[in-house]
Amino acid sequence: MNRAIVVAVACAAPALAQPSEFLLIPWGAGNPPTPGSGSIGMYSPQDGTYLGDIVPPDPTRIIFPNCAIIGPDRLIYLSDSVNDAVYRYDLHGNFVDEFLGPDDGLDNVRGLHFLDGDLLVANNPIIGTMVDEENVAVLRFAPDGAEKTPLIPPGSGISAWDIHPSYGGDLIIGDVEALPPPAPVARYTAGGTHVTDIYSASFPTQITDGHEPGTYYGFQFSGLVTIFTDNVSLGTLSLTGLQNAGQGCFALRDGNILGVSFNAGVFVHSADTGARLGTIRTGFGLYGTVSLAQVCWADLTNDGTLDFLDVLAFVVAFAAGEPEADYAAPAGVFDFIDVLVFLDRFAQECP
Ligand SMILES: [Ca+2]
Ligand SMILES: [Ca+2]
Repeated sequence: MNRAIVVAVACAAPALAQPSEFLLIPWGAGNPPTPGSGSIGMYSPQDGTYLGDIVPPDPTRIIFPNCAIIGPDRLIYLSDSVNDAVYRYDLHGNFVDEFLGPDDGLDNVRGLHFLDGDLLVANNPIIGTMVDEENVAVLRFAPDGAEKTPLIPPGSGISAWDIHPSYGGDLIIGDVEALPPPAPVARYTAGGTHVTDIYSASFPTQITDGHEPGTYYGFQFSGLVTIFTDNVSLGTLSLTGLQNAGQGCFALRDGNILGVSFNAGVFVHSADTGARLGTIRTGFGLYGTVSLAQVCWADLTNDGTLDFLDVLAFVVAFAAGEPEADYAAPAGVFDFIDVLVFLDRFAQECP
């Protein structure tokens, strides 16, 4: 093939339009895993449009994912509650390692959140078929994987799912497996000290920023969204069709709410009535919660700015055949198209 044709094909490839901001939603492979399933998708924070997978199907690891976030090291961290592990992938979708696993005490792991460079992990050990109330905790791990003092220690009885930062620097955490439900969704300091109970919920899954300044949305498995502030509930909204399947939600920038079903797909809902306005994807999946990711694709030095050092890092990685320089298909092949895509992203602003 003539080079001009190769370049023309590359320029038409969707990879060049890779957004700097997107939503991450993992889609599980089921248990036992379905071959070809189990991936992490990217969705538009504007209107929920599915943009493609950032991590392609990895059905033996992504079986029952709960949360995917991007860490300060530009790696994707994924929790899986069947494998009792936190896996890492690079931004090109390559598996990097098992960052944490059963040997680190992980059991039925759910939400993840970075706090001052450490990874917080909502850990919900199981005895038989029930959550072990004595040992649920929000664990804390240093960047090298060493365990630190837990944010919420075992014995608290707080079985967290999502761990959401408040506007003022606190953390908002629910209690998923309270016996009996409901239990408070509460605000804690960044040191793990309880500040206040905000509202009561049964099986709270996602907590995310609301549309109105100073508000949050708290989603429940029942499909109910509670609109709340740092201190009080302002009201509720039921997302139609997500009853007994409410997993993730996000306040889309077009004014609607993205609703993620535990088992049936990703949908768009009215923020006024909760009515379903559109369908993004369908299919049985064991979906996770939603996180907003901001990626400066060409910032290979990871310092938030683009300069000559990023170009140098690319050249070094390209020459060494390292995955971080593998910007375009075919994966594992380092050619002119990888250079073109890098340059295209270098020309974009960092978010
Ligand atoms: Ca840089
Ligand atoms: Ca390539």
